[in-house]
Amino acid sequence: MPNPSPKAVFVFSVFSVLNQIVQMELRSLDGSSDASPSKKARSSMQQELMTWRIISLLLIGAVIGLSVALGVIYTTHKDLEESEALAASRRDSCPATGIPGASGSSKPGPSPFSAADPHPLEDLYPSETQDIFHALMSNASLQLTPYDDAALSDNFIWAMELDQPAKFDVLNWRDGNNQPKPIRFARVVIFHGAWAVPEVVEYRVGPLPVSASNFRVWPVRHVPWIMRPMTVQEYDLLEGIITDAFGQLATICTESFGGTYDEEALTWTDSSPRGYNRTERHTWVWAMHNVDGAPYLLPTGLELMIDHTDVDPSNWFVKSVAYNLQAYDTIAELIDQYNNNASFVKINFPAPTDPYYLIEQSKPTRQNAQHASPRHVNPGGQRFTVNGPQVEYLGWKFLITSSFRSGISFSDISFLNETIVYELSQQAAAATYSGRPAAQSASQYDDSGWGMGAAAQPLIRGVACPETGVFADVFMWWNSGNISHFQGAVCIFEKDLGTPIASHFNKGNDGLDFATGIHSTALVVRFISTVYNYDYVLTYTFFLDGSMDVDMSATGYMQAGRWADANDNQFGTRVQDQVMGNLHDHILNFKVDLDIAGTANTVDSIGVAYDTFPENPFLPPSKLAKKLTHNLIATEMASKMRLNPSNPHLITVINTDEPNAWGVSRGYKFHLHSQANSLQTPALEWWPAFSWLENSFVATKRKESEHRSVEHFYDMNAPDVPLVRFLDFVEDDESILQEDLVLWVNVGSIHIPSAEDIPLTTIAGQGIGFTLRPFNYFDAAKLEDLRQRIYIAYNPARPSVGLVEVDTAKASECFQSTPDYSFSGSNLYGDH
Ligand SMILES: [Cu+2]
Repeated sequence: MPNPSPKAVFVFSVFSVLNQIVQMELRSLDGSSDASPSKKARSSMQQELMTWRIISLLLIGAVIGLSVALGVIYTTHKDLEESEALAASRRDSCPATGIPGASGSSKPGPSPFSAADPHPLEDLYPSETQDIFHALMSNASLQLTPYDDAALSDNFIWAMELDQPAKFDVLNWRDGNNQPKPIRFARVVIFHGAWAVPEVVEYRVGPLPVSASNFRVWPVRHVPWIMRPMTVQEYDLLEGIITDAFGQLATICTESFGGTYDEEALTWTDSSPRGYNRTERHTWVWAMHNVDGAPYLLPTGLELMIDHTDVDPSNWFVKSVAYNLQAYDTIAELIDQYNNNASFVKINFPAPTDPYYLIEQSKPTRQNAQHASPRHVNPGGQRFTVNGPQVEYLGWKFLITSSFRSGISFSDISFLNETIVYELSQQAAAATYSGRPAAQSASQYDDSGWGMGAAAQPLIRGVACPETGVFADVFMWWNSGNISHFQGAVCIFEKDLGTPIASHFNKGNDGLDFATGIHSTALVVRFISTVYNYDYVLTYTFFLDGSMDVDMSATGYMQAGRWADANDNQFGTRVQDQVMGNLHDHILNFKVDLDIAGTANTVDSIGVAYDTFPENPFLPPSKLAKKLTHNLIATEMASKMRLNPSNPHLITVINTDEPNAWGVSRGYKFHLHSQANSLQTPALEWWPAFSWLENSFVATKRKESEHRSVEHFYDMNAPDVPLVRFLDFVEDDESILQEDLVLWVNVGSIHIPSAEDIPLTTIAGQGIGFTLRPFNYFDAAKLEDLRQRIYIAYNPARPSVGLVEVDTAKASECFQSTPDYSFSGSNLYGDH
């Protein structure tokens, strides 16, 4: 119970004194009534005098009480004014709060690194990319054309990013073994359309910073032309063919959909893979209503397959056209059937007049919806720092890096000065669809093959990034003539979880003894990748006890299908008139390069099952009891595991040479938050490129040559013969006992859409990911060095009374009620 204020004590004291006087008088009256009958004959005057004395005392007491009360009201009001002024003055002097408009900043602070002295794992600086660009452009042997001027038949730079230095070199430098800082190199992807046999080649370029006179460039990967990633140049060529085809179909489009492509009533999108092997390259595209915001929800049922296998684009052609689930070899054949076949079933699907697909409509009619929602505050100042790519938070320290392939990654994550994870990076995001139209049956994506990293978006303040969040920018050079500046693509904030990280109510023999708990907060790093229709919300959370969590929740517009009739219901759900949500899955692949108490690590898969213990006299007659089985996994193949709740195994990564104080190997454990394993099978044509889907969890011995589990920019174009087949990492079956390990983790969900996916898929309860938790890593939970605890002693007889430690910071003092909601809305190509 809080201590009473001095004013409350004074008021209480005055009334106590008055009460005592009255009680004394009443006792004297009672005493007279106990007197003998002879004394009852005393005059009534004496009794009246006593009555008046009591009334007078009560009146005096009332006057004093009222005066005191008025004084209290006045002084309380005055105190309120003073405390408001004090709060305002404190607010003016709030330390770096991270609250826009307060004295903090929503931007990162100064970086400890620079282009002149970078961290070896840091992203390329814009200035480094400019130096590389100019050096390569002036290299006569490459004969490069600037991207914006290049045709597909030219040589041009498509992408560049850091070429990861060897881990051995980074650790030797980091750990102070008198080794020099690793030299940085870039990986540059160049299209060689001008070569007699065109190729895409990945080059290593450096050392950085390069100058025109001092750099080397040498090829490290050759990609067959047929597996080239899509470019602006190739899309422009497809656009010509599509425009021509839709032009021929204008009458059908007007009659079926109420408008044409030329009139901009229709638009289109495309799917992948573009064929299954290295002999074909074709793309299915489909017409959608060109409505504001949500064409992906309104596919029309008109689809084209364009063959762009030939090296010469003049030989590309429409290989198939589909209308209302019927495929025709030529456009002319479709037109003929449409006009002349009496049994031809025509679509009647104009753009809906009810804009159900728009989300800006606001109708705050729900009770209390007119009030502002809760907000985050940093009442005592921001407790984390963001200095360039380096983030620190209550013992945590890491670098944020990025890749155009799949987004942000984390390097050298340490907790209390010990590295836990050398690299945490999302690798792939499968989204494989099912349905009758080509738009669904041919859509078997890995969204990393669509540039998931370069699909970064500026986060919305107040939606994906709270008012206390610090925005960080990301720079990537991808599919463009210059580096792109993704403003505010990363949000970093400390989150109030509104829950205890630990708490307890202790009941002693004589009632409640004490209550205690630690308020849970955590640092969040968020990145959203909007791959066409879908928004992957990736949230990385760093908890106070050394745990960390990875979560992906998908939102955005579905890639809907056209609902033709009840036969479609086996592939999804009808969600609007002629619109269906098609069955698909979301499976994500993460690379986790754990270093637990050093780089020599072992996977201990701990099983739990019933066994018989006949010698135990305390067991029931069955003699059954659950027991643990520790399985130190010896080889890569043996580490393959699929999540199976009916046969539970706890996956831990331990260092068997590093025991904690109790002789138990220090380790971390994985909790997978996964709703489904992949249903893909080796019978599928694209399986080799998707073989990473086979398991929930695999451990491999770390190799520089096994940097990424997928290369879907290339392999989505010939998945049957991919450049990287993940299972090759595993099938050489090397020993993984006390080795430097990489854990490849898959988590997934099956999305059976429902009407509530309109207009936007909502996130609640759909997250998939995993948690890494200390598992005998410490000698006890690492919480004693935190302040944000409350301890309330109820039993004063306990020796612990007086140990009351309360998080007393007042939230209101540093809260800015009108945060800055400015939004750049830009991921500016060429802005650097
Ligand atoms: Cu989905």
